[in-house]
Amino acid sequence: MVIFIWGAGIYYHMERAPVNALEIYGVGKQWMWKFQHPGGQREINTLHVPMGRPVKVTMISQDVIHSFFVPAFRVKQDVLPNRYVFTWFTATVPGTYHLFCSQYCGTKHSGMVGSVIVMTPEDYAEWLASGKAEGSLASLGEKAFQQYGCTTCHRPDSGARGPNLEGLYGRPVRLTDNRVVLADDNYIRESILEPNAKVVSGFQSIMPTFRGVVSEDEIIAITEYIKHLAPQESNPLNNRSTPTQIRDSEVPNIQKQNQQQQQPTPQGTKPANPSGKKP
Ligand code: HEC
Ligand SMILES: [Cu+2]
Repeated sequence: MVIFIWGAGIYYHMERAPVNALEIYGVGKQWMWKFQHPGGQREINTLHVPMGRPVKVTMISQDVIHSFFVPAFRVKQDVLPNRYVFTWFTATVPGTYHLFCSQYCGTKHSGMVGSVIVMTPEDYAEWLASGKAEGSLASLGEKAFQQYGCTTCHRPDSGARGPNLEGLYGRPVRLTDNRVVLADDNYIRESILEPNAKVVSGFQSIMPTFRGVVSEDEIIAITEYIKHLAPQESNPLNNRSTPTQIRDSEVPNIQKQNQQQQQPTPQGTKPANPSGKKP
């Protein structure tokens, strides 16, 4: 009998990441992993994380199916084009751990390896500060939002041609076909790439598609920017058709739909070595 001892780090794998998780975004493409941190730091094939804090990695592929695989944390998540998936882990021991793509994703597949570097909180803070970020991820998103002309239609005034996006994130949205959907990352991404798939009630489908124009990295940054657009109290109803029409009974349904979209790979849900110490 062979007993594997995962002394290197521990993992938890459940359907929801803890609320205090550090949010990192990853884009898989032939043949690399690109990561973006909330502070705007970016890296390729290397992911720096602090020890002792849950890290949630939300990922999407820019082309074929890849798989984010860190054997030491026993984390393995297929990364699909067209839909965000996430995985999360808490690393407990500083060090460098292998990151693989466990899907055969093309000829240079074997080059799609990298590392996860687990640092003490102090070293991590130092690393973040030395990261030469041009600004937070949200501020990069704001720049893209202006650069692509989103502001011409999405302005916080009642005469705007597009809905006011303030306070949108995480809220239920009524569509013209009367369905109610939750404004999460996948919804926002789809709104940008396929604006006609779900048309907001009370608006014309005049938004052009930004497919092939806005990159996956930029969509992540724009989404981060939209998340930071807090609802404005002075104008609670925004310019959309009365959101109060959404009945409470419709909300649990959309949350369930949303959970079904996020399907982490079924794996053991218990930590292999909760103490994180070498036995
Ligand atoms: C020509 C005007 C126009 C431009 C330019 C435009 N949009 Fe839109 N957008 C709309 C309209 C109108 C809607 C509502 C109808 C619909 O859902 O298609 C909308 C819907 C959306 C929604 C869903 C909003 C909600 O309340 O649920 C998001 C998110 C969004 N747009 C983001 C963007 C981003 C990001 C850009 C720039 C990359 C952009 N839009 C550019 C007109 C525009
Ligand atoms: Cu790959």
